[in-house]
Amino acid sequence: MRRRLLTAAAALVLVVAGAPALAAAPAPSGYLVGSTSPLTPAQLDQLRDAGAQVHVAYRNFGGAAAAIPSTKVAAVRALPFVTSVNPDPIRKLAAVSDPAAAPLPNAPYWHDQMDLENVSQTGAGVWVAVLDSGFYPNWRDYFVESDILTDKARAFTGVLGNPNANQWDSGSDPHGMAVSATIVGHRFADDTNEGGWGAGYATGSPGTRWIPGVAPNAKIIPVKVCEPIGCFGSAINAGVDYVTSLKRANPGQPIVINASLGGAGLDAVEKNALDAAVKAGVVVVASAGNEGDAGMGFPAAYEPVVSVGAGGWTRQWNDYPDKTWWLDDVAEASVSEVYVTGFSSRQKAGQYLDVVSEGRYLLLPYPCAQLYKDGQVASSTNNRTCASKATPDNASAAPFQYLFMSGTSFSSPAVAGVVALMLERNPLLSNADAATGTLNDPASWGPGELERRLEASATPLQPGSVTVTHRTGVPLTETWGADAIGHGWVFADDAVNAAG
Ligand SMILES: [Ca+2]
Ligand SMILES: [Ca+2]
Repeated sequence: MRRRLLTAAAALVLVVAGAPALAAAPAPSGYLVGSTSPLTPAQLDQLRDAGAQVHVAYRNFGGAAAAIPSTKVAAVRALPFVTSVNPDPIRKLAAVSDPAAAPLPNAPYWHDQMDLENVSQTGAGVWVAVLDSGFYPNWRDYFVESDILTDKARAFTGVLGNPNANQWDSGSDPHGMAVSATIVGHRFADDTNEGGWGAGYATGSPGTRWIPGVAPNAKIIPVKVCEPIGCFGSAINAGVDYVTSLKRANPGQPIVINASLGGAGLDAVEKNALDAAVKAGVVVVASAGNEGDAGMGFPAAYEPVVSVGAGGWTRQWNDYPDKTWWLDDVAEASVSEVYVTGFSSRQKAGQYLDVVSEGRYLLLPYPCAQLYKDGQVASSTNNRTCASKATPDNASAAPFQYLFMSGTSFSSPAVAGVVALMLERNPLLSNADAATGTLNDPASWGPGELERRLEASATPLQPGSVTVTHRTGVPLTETWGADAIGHGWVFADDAVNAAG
């Protein structure tokens, strides 16, 4: 059984505005860590615990190359076996592609529309395992390295889901980076043609800025379970199993799984994997699907999983072709400017649609994607050799790094981020009490405590119809009924307050 990644479409044009944003964590710098003899596994663990991300531990002499945040250097230097900690000038050079990022002039609309500015939580202390396509080798161009738990990243590739700790950032599809950026944010280099929208700047002027995530201080665990051909159930199950082991080894550690993928039917082994994760206390969040009236995919439709449909902003592209619209202000504390997208999967018999969140035109990293001429992402984006952005003479790839992305692939991590905020507030909250019932009896399934609180805090939406502006500038009518809404729209502050 295969699952598909749930990107609906990529949009091409942008706009600008400005407001203060969240500051990025201090980026780690490269260091050479000295020791009198080759580092032992236990010493490597101590280095990691002290805050050093060891890239190379030399085998025949004492020492290692490590990335260390400035705030952790003293702790590393204090370790008894460490004889020196000095900046690595080569490593520093390699980090030239890591420019300082200024705050955005205004909040992205997708944060404004979920009232994220009313929340003091940042996801600190929470791990989010992103079961997806992994990262490209140049992921440091977009992410703060310390936001990614590289020591826990894994790849479960191929039909049999063989584990591999080293191929999670070998490339194949930018989807996993876009999903992760939704949660922890990303660096955005606003430059000519970097967004595929032609002339003009999405922020109004050139420069590198930080686009914040929903849970900026959460930590991402990339778990590669997808290849361009799709995401084999065996690999997904292996990824879920791996995260469940992490949770069992760290029972006090809040862990969320985001699965922006899905397909028809619930397999018996898949259910076993999900049940073990949920009962261990892992909160599983999944995309409802982009199939519209064809209905939801699994795992989302399985009730112990938190499923998320996709909504958008009625004022999207409101000054087309101006590209800064995404930094305009959204009406406060209201769902009056929310609509549900036509592609968002509707709930059918035996399926459970829980909530709706942002899934339309999020500006995210999507380098090297294979695109159709109108900017739609092709079904396959296999491009393993993409080191940075594609070159203009590579006709099969887009010569830019960012896109306005749509899909329940992005509403799911938006809510996974909100769940991280809830878990920061109440780390004991989970769906471990969910009714897992029996495979072919959806009536026997029931939501867990976290899901019940999230749903109760959601703001109901009414069925409706609205004409919005498509990314190409043409009008587009979106119509939705009760089967597209679940329990309603997620406001981050209401969800956090409901966490207890
Ligand atoms: Ca559910
Ligand atoms: Ca539910």
